[in-house]
Amino acid sequence: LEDGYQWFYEGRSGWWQYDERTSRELELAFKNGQRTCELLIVGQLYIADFDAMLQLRRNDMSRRRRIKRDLASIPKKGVAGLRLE
Ligand code: V3L
Repeated sequence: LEDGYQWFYEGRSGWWQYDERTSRELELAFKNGQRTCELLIVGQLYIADFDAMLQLRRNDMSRRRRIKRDLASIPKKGVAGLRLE
């Protein structure tokens, strides 16, 4: 994303950066003022809720993770489940 920001979802003790395609979808929806955005992530449908700043799995809303838009330079675990290092 152009301005040095990225989208993150919560893991165990840390944040994962979203993959590039999903990040672009989130950014577009967020900038458009949408309250939610539907995401297809490894064959599962999720909803990003920008009011609650949560990612919820569509078929099981108890599967929820915090999300945030933050500087790309913050400490992170990796990108979309691929660990850094
Ligand atoms: N992007 C990629 N994979 C995801 C995403 C996403 N936005 N959301 C869920 N998954 P749930 P630690 C995560 C994966 O929420 O050790 C991480 O990417 C999710 O992967 O219950 O806890 C790691 O790969 C999980 O495997 O629907 O920090 C992994 O957890 C699965 O979908 C472990 O990370 C179910 O998530």
